Amino acid sequence: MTKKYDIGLIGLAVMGQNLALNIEDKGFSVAAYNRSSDKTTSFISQRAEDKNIKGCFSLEELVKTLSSPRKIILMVKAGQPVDMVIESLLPYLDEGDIIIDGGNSHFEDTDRRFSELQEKAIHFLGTGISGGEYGALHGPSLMPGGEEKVYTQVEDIFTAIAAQTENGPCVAYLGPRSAGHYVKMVHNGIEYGVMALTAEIYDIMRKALGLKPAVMAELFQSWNQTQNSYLLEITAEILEKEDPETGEALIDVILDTAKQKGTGKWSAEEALNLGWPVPTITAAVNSRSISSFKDQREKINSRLGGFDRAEVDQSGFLVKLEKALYLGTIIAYSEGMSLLEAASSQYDYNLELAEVARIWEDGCIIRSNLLQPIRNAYLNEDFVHLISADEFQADFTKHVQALRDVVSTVKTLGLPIPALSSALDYFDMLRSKELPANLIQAQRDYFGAHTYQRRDKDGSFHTEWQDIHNI
Ligand code: NBP
Repeated sequence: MTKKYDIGLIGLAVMGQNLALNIEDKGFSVAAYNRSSDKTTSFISQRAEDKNIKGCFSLEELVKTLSSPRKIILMVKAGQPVDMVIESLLPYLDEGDIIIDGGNSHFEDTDRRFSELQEKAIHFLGTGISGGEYGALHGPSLMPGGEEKVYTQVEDIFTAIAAQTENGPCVAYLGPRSAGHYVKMVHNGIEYGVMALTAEIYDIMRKALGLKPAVMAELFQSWNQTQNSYLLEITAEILEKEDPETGEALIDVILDTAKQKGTGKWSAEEALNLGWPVPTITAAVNSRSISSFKDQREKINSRLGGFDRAEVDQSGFLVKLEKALYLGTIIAYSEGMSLLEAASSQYDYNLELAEVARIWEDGCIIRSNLLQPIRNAYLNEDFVHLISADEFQADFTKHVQALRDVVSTVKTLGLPIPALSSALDYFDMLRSKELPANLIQAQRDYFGAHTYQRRDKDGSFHTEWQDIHNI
């Protein structure tokens, strides 16, 4: 009898190759396919040589190679390619087979695919996978969504390949339909926020404090002793890297324009759609967009001038920068977690946010020691919001003045810090008993008769603000 393989994997780019090797390393046999066959050939003859991985050169061959019910992970480019692969696979699949989309698919696409496949009795697990190339190989954070009974059929593989922490493997069944891809989208949104906050702190260090990259690297490294954040860790490593061509710090020769693939923008869009704002994350998305207007920025700079140099006294300011980054980071996480709360209720995902925090503790880009107190906060039944949770209240009370000092000092210099400012505004708005929305209500009633609510009695009220007969 021909040997049957445990799991199939389609898409042998960066993520697919590493994930296949990780799965095989944990004792499961893998059948692998890539649209361009040369990639399959080179993978099988090089990295997968002597491994329990079979290269397949057609989808039919891949499907025939697998044991039933078949489990097939797609690691192809998000968007249309996922639909194309599913469409091409369907003629060979049987009822009860399982397709797992491990790419960064938009959650609405996942909902659609889930329903379409359900009609054909094919199971679908939309599964966010984080941790990049390294995570895929050594243990990612996995965010699966779909039917729980289907998840149990792949649980042994997912549990084995995920990053492992003392709180368990970085994987958990998250919820129905697109719950997994939604959580992955928000993970990426938080990633955007923390990256922007770190970049702004770096900008302040170089432009306002005149620090060299090697010095900044040491600072980020020492700040990371307590945070153990992947993004801080790589920032320190980036800042100490030398450019082999020029001998300068590599960071100084990298162009200041950043691209984006979409998950940050989707988080911001979703937040607006649900009326559950994520201002720090949105500021991060806008920052990347404005960074790409390089030509325009240069032309405007030549007419209006821009930030040049400033001398800020370093003594005491570096400590404030550390605190500002720390609080800004908590705020970025809290925005994302808040959005997940809203989505859980809007889409009936029934997310357990303590579990979400737990599976982000390792194997993903936003892993950090902060996830442990975030998890604890969500285990507390009296939980209202992360910024006022027992785990963080003292930090905010003690250090928010540092964030304020950084934002106000840097603002007077004319240096842009949209993520830090947005984080502070979000904090200040959320802790405000009183906001100026009474005036907004009155304005809406004035020009559109939209009515307003009063403080002293229930109901909707309208005022004739002008004597229209005299206009
Ligand atoms: P890419 O996102 O770059 O996609 C390349 C793969 O998609 C190749 O295997 C390519 O085959 C295949 N593909 C394309 Br493009 N169109 C196809 C089609 N019509 N039919 C079949 N295959 C097609 O790969 P990646 O960077 O490994 O990422 C895979 C997924 O994981 C993406 O959704 C990505 O967003 C997500 N992700 C990536 C990372 C990361 O760090 N890179 C991290 C987390 C998640 P070909 O070789 O024939 O062109």
